[in-house]
Amino acid sequence: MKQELYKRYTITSALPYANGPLHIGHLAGAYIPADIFVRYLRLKGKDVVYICGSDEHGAAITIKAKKEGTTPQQIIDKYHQQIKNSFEEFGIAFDFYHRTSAAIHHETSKEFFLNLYHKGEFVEKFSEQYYDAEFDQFLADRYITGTCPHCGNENAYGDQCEKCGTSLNPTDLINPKSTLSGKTPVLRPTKHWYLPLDKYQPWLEKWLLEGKKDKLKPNVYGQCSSWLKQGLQARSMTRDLDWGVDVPLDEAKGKKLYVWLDAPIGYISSTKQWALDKGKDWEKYWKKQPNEADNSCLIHFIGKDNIVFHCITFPSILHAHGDYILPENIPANEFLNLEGEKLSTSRNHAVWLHEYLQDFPGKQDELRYVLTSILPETSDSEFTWKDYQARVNNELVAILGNFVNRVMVLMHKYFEGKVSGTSAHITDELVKSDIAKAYTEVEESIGSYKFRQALAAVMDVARLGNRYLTEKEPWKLYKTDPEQTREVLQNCLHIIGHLGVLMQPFLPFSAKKIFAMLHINRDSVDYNTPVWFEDGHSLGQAELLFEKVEDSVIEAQLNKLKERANAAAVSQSTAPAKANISYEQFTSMDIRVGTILTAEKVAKTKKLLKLTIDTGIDQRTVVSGIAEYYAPETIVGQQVSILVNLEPREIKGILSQGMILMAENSEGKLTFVQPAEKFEAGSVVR
Ligand code: B3M
Ligand code: ZN
Repeated sequence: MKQELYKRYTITSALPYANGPLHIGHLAGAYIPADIFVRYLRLKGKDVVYICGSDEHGAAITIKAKKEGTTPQQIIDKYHQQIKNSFEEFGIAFDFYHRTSAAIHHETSKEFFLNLYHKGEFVEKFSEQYYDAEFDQFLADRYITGTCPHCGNENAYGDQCEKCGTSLNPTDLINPKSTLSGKTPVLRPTKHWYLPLDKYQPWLEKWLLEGKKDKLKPNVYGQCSSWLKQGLQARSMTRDLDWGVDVPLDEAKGKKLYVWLDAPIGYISSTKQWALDKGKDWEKYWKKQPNEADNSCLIHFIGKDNIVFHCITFPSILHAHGDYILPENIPANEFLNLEGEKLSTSRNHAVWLHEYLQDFPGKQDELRYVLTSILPETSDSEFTWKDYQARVNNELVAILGNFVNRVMVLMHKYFEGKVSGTSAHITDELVKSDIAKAYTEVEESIGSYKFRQALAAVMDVARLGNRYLTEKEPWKLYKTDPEQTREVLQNCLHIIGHLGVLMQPFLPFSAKKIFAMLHINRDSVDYNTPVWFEDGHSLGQAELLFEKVEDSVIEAQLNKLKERANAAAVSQSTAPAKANISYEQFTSMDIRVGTILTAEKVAKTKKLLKLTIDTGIDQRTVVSGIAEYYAPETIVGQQVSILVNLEPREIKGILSQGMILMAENSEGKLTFVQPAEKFEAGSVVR
C-alpha cells in the first residue's frame, strides 16, 4: 500500500540514550527528517502521531554513572530533561516525548516479553558468563577489564579493546578483572532467553528483501540484505544487569531485558501514555485493524547504527506477537561528520545543541536550514562552520530574507503597506505555474525522504521571486504605472505567502515570522487553505528574517573545537581509572604530611634521590625516582605526602621506608603532592 493512501500515521524517531546531551549529528540523523515529514503530513490534514522519548536503560548509562560517581537514575534525570529541552527549543514537534524508566514502559515491555514467552517463541539457553563473587553479580561486558590478546593493552574491556579496536568476548581477555571488586571473576553458567532470528529469517527475507525492495533507501536495503545473506543467529533478549526492565519470570531474578528489546517497545509505551493524556485510542496507531485499510502507516526515522534493530529485531518481535502493524519504511540516515572528523561525545568533538542555542540565540532555523541542506541521506556528510556561514549569508540572507524584505519595504513605500482590491491569487501565469511545480516537487521529494531536494525546491520559489522582481523592476514601473506596480507587488505578497506555507516543515520559526509580517493570524497555514488578502488588508512591519554571520563568530566556534581537541588529547593520554577498591582498602593506607630534611643523589643512578623525611612520627629514609625533575639542594624543606605504612624495600642497597606521592602528567613530568598550606609534619591525609 503506498504511504499516501494511509488514513493514519505513526511516526517515530530513535530514542536517544539519556547519557549525554544532543549534538548536530542527532538532529541530522533521526530528528530533522522526521520533523519535516510529520509537519508536512499535518499541513496536509493527516492524522499523525509523532512519538519519541529517552532511552534510559543499557550499560551505556550505568557506565556513565560509575564514571561520574553517581547513580543511573541521576544520570537519566539530568540528561532526559536536557535532551527534552533541546528538542523543544529546536521545534522538533513530537506529540509526546516520554522515557523508558517510566512505569508504563516497564509494564508494556514485560507484557511483550510474556506474550512471546507464553507462545514459546524464546529459546532458553545456558551460557558461561563472568561472575563477581564479592559483589554477587554477573558482569556485563564493560564491567570486565583485562589484557587484550591482540595488542597487549592491559585496560581492554570485555566487549572491545579501545586501543586496537578489536571487538572481544570477555573470555578472550588475559588476566580478566572485575571493575567492581578488582578481583578475578569466575565463569558461571547463566540462563538467557534468545529470540530465534534464524527461525524468522525466511519471513524477513520475504517481508523485507522482497516486500520492501523498492521502498527502502539503498543504504538501508544494502545493510539488511548483507545481514540476511550472512544468516541470522539467535540473539539473547535478557542480560545479567542491575539496571533496566526486570525479566518477568520468577526464575530470572536479577536479570533484565536486553535494552534493544525494551527500547523499541518504548515507541508503543510512549504512544500509550500520550493516548491516556489526550483521551485517544493508542491501538489505532499500533494494532492491526479489522479492516487492513484502516491500519496506521508506521515509519521509523533512525541513524544507520540502528538499522538492524529496526529492520530485523523489532519487526521480528512485532511479527511474533502478531497483533501489531509492521513498519512501512525505515528511512535511516547515514552519519554527519564535523570539520573532517567523526562527531565524538567522549572527545567532546561536537556542536552541542544546548551550546548552539547559547551562542546563537533565536537562530534555530539557521541550523535547521544548514543541516537539512547537508543531511546524510544516502552517505555520510560534513558540517563545517564555513559552510554554515556561507549558507546562512548567501542563501538565507541574500535570497530568501532579501526577497521578503524588498517586497515588504516597497509595499510600505508605495502603498503604505495596504492591499487594494481583494487579491486571491497570483495574476502572472508563469509565476503561478512555477509555484505549482514547486508544490509538486516538495510533495514528491518528502514522500521519498529526499528532504535536501525538497528544501531546494522551496528555495527555488525565493529565487523565482527575486527573478520576478528584477524583471518587473517595480521601483522604475511605479513612476509610470502605479497600478501595474501594485499588481506586481501583490503578486510578490502571494509568493511570500506560498514561501511561508512551503517553509513550515523546514523553517517553522521563520514561517511564523512571515505570517506575522503578512498579518495572517494563523498558527499554521495548511496546504488546503492558501493565502489571500482582503481589500484594505494592512501588512505588518518589515523585519529581517536572517542576519549575516560574521567571520569572528565562526572563528570563535573553530577555536572552541581546537581547544577541546587539545584538552581531549591530554585527557585521552591519561591512563583509564584502575579497578575500584573497597573503602576498607583505602583506609588501610596511612598517608601523612612530611617535610624533606635532607636530599642526595644515589650513586650510579640517574633517577634516584635518597631523602630523609620528617614524618611527624619519626625521621626515615625514602628512595624516590625524582632525580630527573628535582635537584637535591632545591627540595630541602619541601612538604610532601608520604605513605608511611608501605612495607620497607631495599633499593640500590638502601632500605626505603615509605613512598612519596608524586603526580605525573600526560608528558610524564612529576610534581609533589603537597598540602595547600604549610602543615605540621604527621598530619593525616584522608
Ligand atoms: N538508544 C540510540 C543509539 O543507538 C538508541 C536508539 C533506540 S531507538 C528504540 O544511539
Ligand atoms: Zn587491543
